[in-house]
Amino acid sequence: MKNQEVAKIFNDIADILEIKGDNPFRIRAYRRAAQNIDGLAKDVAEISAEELQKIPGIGADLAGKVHEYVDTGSLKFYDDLKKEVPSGLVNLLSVPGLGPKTAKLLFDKLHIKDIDDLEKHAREGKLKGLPGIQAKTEENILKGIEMIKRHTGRFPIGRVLPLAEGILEKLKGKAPVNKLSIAGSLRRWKETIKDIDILATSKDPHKMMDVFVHLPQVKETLMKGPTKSSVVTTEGIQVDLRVVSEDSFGAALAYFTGSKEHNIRLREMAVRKGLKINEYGIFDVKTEKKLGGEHEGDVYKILEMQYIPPEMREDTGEVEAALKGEIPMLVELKDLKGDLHVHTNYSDGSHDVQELIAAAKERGYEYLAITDHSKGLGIARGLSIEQVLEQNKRIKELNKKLKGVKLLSGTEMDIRSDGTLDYPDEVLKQLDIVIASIHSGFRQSKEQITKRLVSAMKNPYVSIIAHPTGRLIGARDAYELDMETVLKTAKETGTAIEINAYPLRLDLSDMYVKKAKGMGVALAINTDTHVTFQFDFITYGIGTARRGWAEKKDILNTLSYSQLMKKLKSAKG
Ligand code: DGT
Ligand code: CA
Ligand code: ZN
Repeated sequence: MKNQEVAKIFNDIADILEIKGDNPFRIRAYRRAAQNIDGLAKDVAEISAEELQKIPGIGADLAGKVHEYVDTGSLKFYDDLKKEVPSGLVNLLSVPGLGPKTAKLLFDKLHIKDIDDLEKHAREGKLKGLPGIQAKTEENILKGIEMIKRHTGRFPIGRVLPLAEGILEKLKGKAPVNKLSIAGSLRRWKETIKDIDILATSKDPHKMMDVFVHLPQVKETLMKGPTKSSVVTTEGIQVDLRVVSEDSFGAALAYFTGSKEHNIRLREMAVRKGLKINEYGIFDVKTEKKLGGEHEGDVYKILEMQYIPPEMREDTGEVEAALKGEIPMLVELKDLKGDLHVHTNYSDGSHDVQELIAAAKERGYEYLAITDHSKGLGIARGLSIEQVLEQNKRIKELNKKLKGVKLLSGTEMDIRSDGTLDYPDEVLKQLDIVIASIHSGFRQSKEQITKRLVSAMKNPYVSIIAHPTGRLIGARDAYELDMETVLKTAKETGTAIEINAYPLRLDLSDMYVKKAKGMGVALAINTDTHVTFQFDFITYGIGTARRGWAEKKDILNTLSYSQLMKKLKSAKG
């Protein structure tokens, strides 16, 4: 599929246009087109020019560019544009908080062309004094570079899981495979992944490995043997495949799912019982008799403890809980009744309400909250007061006629930099649901940001705080905030905190989900969908919730439509 290539080119174009200081709406158009093309199920190369223009955000001009690239393998506009800026300069934009204007300034004044250059200059204190650059800016740039380095060698789960699923699918189709499973951090739904671990059984391990190292996803083979092979994919991600015997599959799955810390705890318990666990099975030390290993559950059963779901295996109390029989009934995808954070083409989403309704029905949802951006977010085409009220009226009328799926009329309201809310109460009280979130002032002090969030939660019409820390995995650290105070206020005011399922956000993160649950704070798992395929991201939200030990009862959108509406109404007083 050419889709990812085209999407990357459109994003690059947007980056370069940003450096050049081009029209923000034009830049946004390229990003939106990239987002929509990336999400297409069909290969752009097989879509006609007319059909292409039916994709939201793609007009005649962009459709022409897609076809030029598909037909010729290059795009003149892009090639010309690239000549206007040095290539490393675009990479500078990956440093959090370093905008295109500053990048250009650094290049013009100090000839900084890449991140290494930038780090060197910042360390030597040579950035200070340039227009708009203070000591604090320099400090932030260094922090940003440190974050980028911290993430090298690890990939956000959203990039890894689809790749792993593609490989599994190919193996199932082409190789003599019997049992097959993902293991490692990916099976535990960790937010970043170092490498993909796959486990299989096969009647012909040699053939199996042959197929594996020749998969289209593979760029390079690091090692190949009948029990273990390692490859590197075209994206640069390592994949290990292990083929084990049928009667060891469960023990191997337990071992290679990890985490290492969890395994160590299990091994210690085994030793105390005169047992030995490894990737081959679980054995009596004295008699050397194999007691189990075909099924993963054997390991926990023989250790006389409850089965522990993979997402909990981090040695953060799950072993103790399992021994006491207190493993929670973790929330599952089927428990979710709807999505409470969805954008339409009223703001920066790609679809109209009808298309979203159809997609929600397909998923079997009972309801959907339409939460477009508020007026403060001009760049995301935020809705004016008149627009949001008009949308509210339309949705409520539509809702009377709807069968199957119900709509909640809502907003994702900006909490402005000065701490005030983007719509007055007279507007908010007319909506079914109000999500509040921060989109600016990320560099404010901990006190300021916490105050903004707290004041939003104290507004009786605000039901959910969306993506509460603002982090983007591998791209932007969370803004500073006092999580303790935020969660305490959430509990006091009955405000739910979102687990944003967008795979680069996963915000709240697993650790804070666990803390929130412990404090009795309500949570909501939402996708923040802008394009319908993003409804699928819900599984990342579920994974994160489960890593935080969340149960069905902790999640607001497991309520039925009538329970939810009742709860939202009573909160308004
Ligand atoms: P990562 O870093 O995202 O790849 O995380 P994992 O957990 O997938 O780690 P990885 O791929 O190094 O190893 C996969 C699993 O194998 C790990 O979760 C537990 C197991 N494992 C690896 N090395 C050891 C070890 O030295 N001792 C024990 N007990 N288990 C290990
Ligand atoms: Ca791994
Ligand atoms: Zn949103």
